Amino acid sequence: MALEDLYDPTEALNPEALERLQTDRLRWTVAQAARSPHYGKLFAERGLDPESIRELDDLRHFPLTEKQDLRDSYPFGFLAVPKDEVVRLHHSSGTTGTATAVCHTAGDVERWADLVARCLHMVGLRRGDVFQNMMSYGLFTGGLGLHYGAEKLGAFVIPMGAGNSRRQIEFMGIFGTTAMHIIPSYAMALLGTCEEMGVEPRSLPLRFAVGGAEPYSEGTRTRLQEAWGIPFHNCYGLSEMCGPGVAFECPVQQGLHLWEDAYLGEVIDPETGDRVVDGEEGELVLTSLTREAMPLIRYRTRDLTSFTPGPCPCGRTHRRLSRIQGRTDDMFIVRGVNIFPLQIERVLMSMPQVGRNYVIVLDREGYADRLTVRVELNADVFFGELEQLQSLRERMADRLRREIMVRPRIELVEPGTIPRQEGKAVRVIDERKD
Ligand code: DLL
Repeated sequence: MALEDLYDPTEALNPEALERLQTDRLRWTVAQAARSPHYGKLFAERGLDPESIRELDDLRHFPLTEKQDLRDSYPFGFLAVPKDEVVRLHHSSGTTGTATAVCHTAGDVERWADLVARCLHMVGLRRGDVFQNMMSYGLFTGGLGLHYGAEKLGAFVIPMGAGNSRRQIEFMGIFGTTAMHIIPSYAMALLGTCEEMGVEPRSLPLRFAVGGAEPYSEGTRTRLQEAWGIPFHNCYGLSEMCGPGVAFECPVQQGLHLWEDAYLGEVIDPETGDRVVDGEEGELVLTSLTREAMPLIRYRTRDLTSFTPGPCPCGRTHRRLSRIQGRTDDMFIVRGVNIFPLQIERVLMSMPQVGRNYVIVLDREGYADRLTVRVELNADVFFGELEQLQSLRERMADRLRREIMVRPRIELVEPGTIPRQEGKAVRVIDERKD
């Protein structure tokens, strides 16, 4: 890869130089973190300080930071700068427990925008592009996070936010949108809106899309790419590490480059905490390397992924993460069997009869767990022969049973009948009472 094609030469830094940069930044981060009430106390108790970092591997001596630690010291226990240096707050929705608050200094916001600009430049966003940002603005990081990165590249940014589907499509035509940022499940739903409006998605001037914020299968990506007629690049991030832009797929689409000058990644066995080898799946643990307001050390993301072995053909040296397979806490148990929603999605998306949405419903029948997969079908299939529907239902249940070891009940429904989300899709409805 020619250096002049990169947004930032750091993207192709040789591994030794990258490691030196990371080690310096790690030492700085530990010193910075020690200023926060949480880490200040923890480091004092354990006798840890920046001098304990001679090489990257010394990070092992630091304990993992859990989401619960953030909750326990809500809102400012991890703040490492005086409050008057904070210029921005982002905040989780708190759907899985107490919310977490994430503060940013002006420098944090600036570096984050730069990292996002790097991501978008990598997939081809340039001055002259029209960038329609369909993620919600506000406390969620998806909207503002991509906004400033796209502006930095000089793109014409449309801050649409989520929802208002017909208007989204109208704007694409009026303003000649060439790139969109969108939650994958919403990109699927918007295809239905195009259909209602009689707009052929492939006729729009779009060149590419980027999206993440929720797990989605390779099958879903393939469908999105075919229906919209453009590449759809995966974007990963989490509020605790600024937000989107932590890792991003290059045009090769074989894993997401984790920006290792900004984040130090480890993949661990969630049970033992030991690091696993490249290629093996485990939980992603991240250490921020440039965050001033709220540095985090060995933060357990709960996200399941692996490091993709070997170098990327694109020439960037930052290691790649495989598509996120879900969160350790997304897993649900049915009749003693552990199941991840993405296992179900993978099977559904491999069946051409399946439409654009599905939901998993868990309830009880007597004392036994019951797993129902409610699936929208394509219109031509849904309104076809009853016999064919019955045999499809059987085949779907069989294939799912092979994948998840439990035979689910299948409900085949008309396209557009499962309520759509504009934000992250809610894939599992658990109605079981303990
Ligand atoms: O979802 C940040 C983001 C915004 C990422 C826009 C990408 C695009 P949170 O709301 O804090 O932040 O949720 C973070 O979402 O730990 C993952 O479980 C999940 N997640 C994010 N990106 C992906 C992805 C934003 N590409 C949590 N694939 C993370 C799978 C993802 N899961």
